[in-house]
Amino acid sequence: MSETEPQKKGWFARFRSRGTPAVETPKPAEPEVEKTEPVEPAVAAEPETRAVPPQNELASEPVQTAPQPETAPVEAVAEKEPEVEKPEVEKKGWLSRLRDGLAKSTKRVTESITGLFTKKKLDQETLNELEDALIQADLGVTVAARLVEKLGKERFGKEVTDEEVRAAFADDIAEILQPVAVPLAIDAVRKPHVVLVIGVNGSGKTTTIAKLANLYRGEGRSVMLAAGDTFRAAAVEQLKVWGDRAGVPVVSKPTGADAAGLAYEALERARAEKTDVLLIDTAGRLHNKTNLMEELAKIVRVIRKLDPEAPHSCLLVLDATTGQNAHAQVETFKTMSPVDALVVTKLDGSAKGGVLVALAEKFKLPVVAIGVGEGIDDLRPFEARAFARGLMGLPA
Ligand SMILES: Nc1nc2c(ncn2[C@@H]2O[C@H](COP(=O)(O)OP(=O)(O)OP(=O)(O)O)[C@@H](O)[C@H]2O)c(=O)[nH]1
Ligand SMILES: [Mg+2]
Repeated sequence: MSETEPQKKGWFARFRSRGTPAVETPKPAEPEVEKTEPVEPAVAAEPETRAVPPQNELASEPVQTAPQPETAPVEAVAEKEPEVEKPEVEKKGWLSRLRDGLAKSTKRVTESITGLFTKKKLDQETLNELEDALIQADLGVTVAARLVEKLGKERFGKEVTDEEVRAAFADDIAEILQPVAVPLAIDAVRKPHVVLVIGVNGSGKTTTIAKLANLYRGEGRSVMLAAGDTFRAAAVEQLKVWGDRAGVPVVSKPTGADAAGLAYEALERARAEKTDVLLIDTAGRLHNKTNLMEELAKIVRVIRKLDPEAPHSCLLVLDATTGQNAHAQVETFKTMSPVDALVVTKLDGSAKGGVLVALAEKFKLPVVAIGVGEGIDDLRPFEARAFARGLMGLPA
């Protein structure tokens, strides 16, 4: 057995703790919909392609900007993100895919660290350069300073190799990540446990909902989806296709309907049917940011009329490829929604995975799962040590 095998099984087994065996299951044939997204019949009207997420606007601007005219293009800011690659035809195991994806982040970090070790003794210049390398790798100024300070205290003037430095950093990073590596706890007493899923457009909300639905179904729970993105044409259809695929009902209304009203009705129905989990999808973009935030706040207000404690979980979905912009997204969404956990997607194709460390240090919000691909099975628990070691190019 390889060195990584026990870790791999433990990781997977914990995620699949109920119902499925702790071995890697073969990936089912990709359904056509995942590859070509035919659920987007409005593609002609909406030039956005899902595989290339649009640059979000929340990241760079404050929420309270002057409202844009109603005619503002809704899905127009489609600056292409080059880092998300098309899914490979031949699917690899999820762990190796995460490694491959994370390898882009790893490469950035490890190459710069390794490049610094031409000198043998750890001096101040090298420490400064290490700090820069960590900042460049999206770990953030605070984490970089903390890691380098600790290294300096322990090893200043001593002979060190780059492997030793990476191992020391990996340990410290794992320590930062450990408290946030917490799976989403579904309260079985609640019927339903309401999960509100929010995030900027293209971050992976709808896909994550499908993955969660599939996961909970696999655990033997009943699941219902609410198609709360009533704004984007084809969003309802997209969720319905995922719902069919996961074998769960989808409560929906035509595009343009009131999202809060839809969420209310879905909760009523989920209660009547004693459903275990209700996952509410939301729009990633409305006419402007203020509208979006108001809509989210309204959804929360309205469902609380039925259940004052709902939503029981509010997941903010962040696209790892957006790097430092993720900070602004957390800040923004926190002002309008009871964000209590994160899902970080697209770690299979991002060179900016280090941002997760900065987010953990800054916000201390649980990272309940990570997205490592576009398929329905490509959701994994966030495992602190494996992630930290992976980032530093070390075996798990
Ligand atoms: N590689 C990769 N792609 C992902 C992942 N999660 C989502 N995607 C892709 O990202 C694109 C956007 O995903 P959606 O789930 O539609 O995003 P959304 O947040 O619902 O977007 P809006 O409905 O516009 O707000 C799709 O092409 C997905 O297949 C992931 O973990 N890895
Ligand atoms: Mg969506």
